[in-house]
Amino acid sequence: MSVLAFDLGASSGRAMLGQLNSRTIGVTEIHRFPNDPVRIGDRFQWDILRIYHEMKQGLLKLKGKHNLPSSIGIDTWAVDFGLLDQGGELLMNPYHYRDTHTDGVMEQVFRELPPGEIFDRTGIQFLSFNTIYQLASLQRKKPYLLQEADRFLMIPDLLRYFLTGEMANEFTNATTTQLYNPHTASWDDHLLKSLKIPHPLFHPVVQPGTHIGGLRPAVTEELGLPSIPLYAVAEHDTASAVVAVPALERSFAYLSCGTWSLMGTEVDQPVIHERARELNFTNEGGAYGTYRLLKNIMGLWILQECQRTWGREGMSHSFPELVHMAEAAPAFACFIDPDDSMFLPAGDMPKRVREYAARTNQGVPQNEGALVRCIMESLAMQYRYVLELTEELSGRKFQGLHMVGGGIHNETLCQWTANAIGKPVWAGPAEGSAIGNMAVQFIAQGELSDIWEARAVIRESFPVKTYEPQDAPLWEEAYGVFGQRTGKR
Ligand code: ADP
Ligand code: LRH
Repeated sequence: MSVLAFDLGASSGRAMLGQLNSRTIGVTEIHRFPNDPVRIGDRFQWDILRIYHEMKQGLLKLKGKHNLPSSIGIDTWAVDFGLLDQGGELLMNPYHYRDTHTDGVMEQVFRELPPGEIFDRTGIQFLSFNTIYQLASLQRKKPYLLQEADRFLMIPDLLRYFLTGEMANEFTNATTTQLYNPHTASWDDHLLKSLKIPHPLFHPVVQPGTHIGGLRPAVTEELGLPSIPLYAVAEHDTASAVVAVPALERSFAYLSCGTWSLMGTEVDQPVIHERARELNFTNEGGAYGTYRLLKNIMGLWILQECQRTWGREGMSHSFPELVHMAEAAPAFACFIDPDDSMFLPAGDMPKRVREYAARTNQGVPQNEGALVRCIMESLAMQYRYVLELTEELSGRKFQGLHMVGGGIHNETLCQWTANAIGKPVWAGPAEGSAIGNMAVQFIAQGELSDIWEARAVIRESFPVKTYEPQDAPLWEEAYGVFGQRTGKR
C-alpha cells in the first residue's frame, strides 16, 4: 500500500509517495517546489496559498501515473500558525518565524511571566520566535486580529484544514508553541490568560495517527480525485525526522540536519529542571508518548544564506562546490558560535561571519572556501558541545550519533562531525521527515505495528553510511580553541 507525505522544509516543499511492500519502504518524489518566504517591506511571510496550490499540483501529478495513496499526511517546521475567523477564513497571511516582529518581545513577556515559570509549565526552550512570543507580539501590535479570531491552527493543521474542511490541533507541533503544558496534557490556561490570548482559539490536541477526514468535495471536484483520507502525523517536521531515525537501541542520540540542526535524544518523560532551563534544552512532543529532549543549533541555514548572498552577487555555487572549496581551505583557522543570535535573520551571512571573526580577534576568512570551512567546522564542534550536554541531561552515554536530513549529502560535514565527537556517525535517511511522516500513516492503518517496527523497516529500506572518527588529537585540540573563541568553556 502507499501513502503520500507532504514535507514542507525551508529549502523546499515536497510531495513524496511511500510504498510499503512487506518490509521495505520505497520512496518516489512526486513534486518538489520552492517554499521561500515572501518579503513585503519589513514583513516576512508564508506564501501559504501558493503552497496550498503546489500541494494540489502534487496531488494532480499522481493521477494516471501512480496508484492513489490510501492516505495523506503533512509536516512542516514548527511554531508558525494561521488565525481563522468564524467563517473559517484566514484573517492574515501567516508570518514566517524569521520575521522581526518578535524582536524584544520575549524579554517583554518575561516582565509578566518569569522564564522559570514558563519553562516549568511547558518544558520548552526559549527561542525568540516561539508561537507564544509571536502571539504576544500580535496582541500588542494588532489586537484586533486576536479579537476577531475564532481558531488557531498551526501550518500543517491549516493546510490539512484547507484540504479536508476539518480543524484539529496536532500534538507534536502544539508543544512547540511554548503554550502547551505536558503535566496537564492541555494548553496552559495560566500562560494564555496572562498574555490575554483567548483560550477558545485553542482546541484539545490530537495525537499523531489520528484520522481527521477526507479530501473535501471542493477539492475532489477540482482535482478529479476520490476523497483520500488525511491523518494527523507527527506534524512538526523534526518530530517526523525523529520517528525515522533507524535506531536499533532504545537510548540513542540523533541529529536532524537540514536548514536547522536539531540534536538530542528520545525520552519517555520531559526533563524539566533548572539545569535543563539553564542549558536552554527543550522537551518537544514526539510520536507515541515520547518527548524530544533536544537543542536547536542554527545549522546549515548559515551556509544556505551564504549561498544566497553569493548568488545575488553573481557567484552561484552548488552545495557540493562549496563543500569542495571548504576542503581546500586551511583547517581550524576561525570559529563562530553558530547559535549567536546575529545568524538568525535572513541576510548577508558572509558579512556577519567576518564580523564575528573580527569581533573575536580571529583572522577574518577571506574567500568562500575559508568561510564555508569556518561554518562547517564550527557546526561540527557545536555538535560535540550539544552531544555532551545531551549526555549530561539524559544521564546516558551514546555509542555514536544518528544523522538524518538533507545535510547528510554533505559527506565532509558527516566526517567532521564524527571527528569532532570522537564517535561514529551513522548517516541516513536523507528524507527523514517525509519518511517519518509516512511511517505514522503506515502504523495508523495497521500496516506496521509500532514505531520500533517502523524504525527496523526504515533501517532495512534506506542505506546507513558509517563515518568512523579520524585525526582525534587534532580535533581534540581544536575543540579547545573553539571553546575559547566562542566563550563556551
Ligand atoms: P529542510 O528540510 O530544512 O528544507 P533539508 O533536510 O532538505 O532541509 O536539507 C537541506 C540542506 O542539505 C541544505 O541546506 C544543504 O546544506 C544540504 N545539502 C543538500 N544537498 C546537498 C549536497 N548535494 N551537498 C552538500 N549539502 C547538501
Ligand atoms: C526545523 C524546525 C525546528 C524548529 C524550527 C522553527 O525545520 O521545525 O525544529 O525549531 O524549524
